[in-house]
Amino acid sequence: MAIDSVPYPSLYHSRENLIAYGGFVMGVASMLKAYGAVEHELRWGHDWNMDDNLEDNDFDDTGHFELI
Ligand SMILES: [Ca+2]
Repeated sequence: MAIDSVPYPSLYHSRENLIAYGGFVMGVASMLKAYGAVEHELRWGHDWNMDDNLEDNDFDDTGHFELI
């Protein structure tokens, strides 16, 4: 399952704002997983290989999140 999500009002024009939003989403997902509230991890289109290095992406899909 995957979704595309951006802050409202849309900040699609601001790469920095999308990255900050994505970091927030990933932080909440990580916390929910750590607390056992969810079973799945979340993969972000700005860090496909999930190594927390945001500079090594070949394709940035910063508004994309998917359950793995
Ligand atoms: Ca990465």
